[in-house]
Amino acid sequence: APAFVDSPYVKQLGKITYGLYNHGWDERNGGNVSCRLFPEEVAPYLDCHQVLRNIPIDFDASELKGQLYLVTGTGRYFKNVIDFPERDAGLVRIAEDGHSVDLLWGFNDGGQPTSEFPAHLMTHIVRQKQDADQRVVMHCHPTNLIAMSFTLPLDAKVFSRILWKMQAESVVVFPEGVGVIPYMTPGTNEIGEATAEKMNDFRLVLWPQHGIFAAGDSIDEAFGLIETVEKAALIYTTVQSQGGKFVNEITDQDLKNLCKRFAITPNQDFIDG
Ligand code: 2HA
Ligand code: ZN
Repeated sequence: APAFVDSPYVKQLGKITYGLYNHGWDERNGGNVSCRLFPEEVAPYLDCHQVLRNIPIDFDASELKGQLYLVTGTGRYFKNVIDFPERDAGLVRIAEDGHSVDLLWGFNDGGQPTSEFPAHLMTHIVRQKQDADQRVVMHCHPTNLIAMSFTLPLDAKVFSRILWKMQAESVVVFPEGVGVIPYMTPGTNEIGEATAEKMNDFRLVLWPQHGIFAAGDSIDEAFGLIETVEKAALIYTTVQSQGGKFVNEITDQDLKNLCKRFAITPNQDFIDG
């Protein structure tokens, strides 16, 4: 059988984690990615009956029992995944009782899934109910968006409207806007629960003073959502550094025209007039 390490799934994970690192959004061990794979996608490479070891998780993921996730490891550096995928990533299957995962591939020096695994799996639970095609959860530390969380009220409408109005693409790419939770301790079940609750209505959730969570159908789509948000945040930051005085703007009518042209429905709570 071909080696799983050579599969397109592992290759793409390596490329995207390196891309996130190159953007400056994943210093040191910052960031984590999980991607659901289907048994038929894995079968050509691996015998899924061969469990390498069992890893406990301290929350209930039983709603996802039997599902397979390719996930980055806790403490691992995104700049390294591309060169050491079998060490810095793993393929796990959620066990029947939901309180552990079976390792099928990777984490070959004894590693474990990301410290944000609760937030990932709780998000997968919610997003799959919204849309069965949602397979990817991605967390990273985009600089300009994080900076905005220090200078603006932590309000989803405030953030979404500013980000929408910084470029024409924004409302087309994330018409539902960006959800916002309060600052919370990373790596906890509590931040996972708060994130997942927002994921009922949003595919992007801002973690103030920390980073962002994104959910998508594919690794490319989740990455694209974050790229678009962070580009808008960069434009906002640049406008502020030019003095912050708006002479021209994208208006609410402009937003409505964009939605009409691209046949999308924006979050009505965030559009004025
Ligand atoms: O994986 O980014 O939020 C390291 C982190 C924790
Ligand atoms: Zn983080």
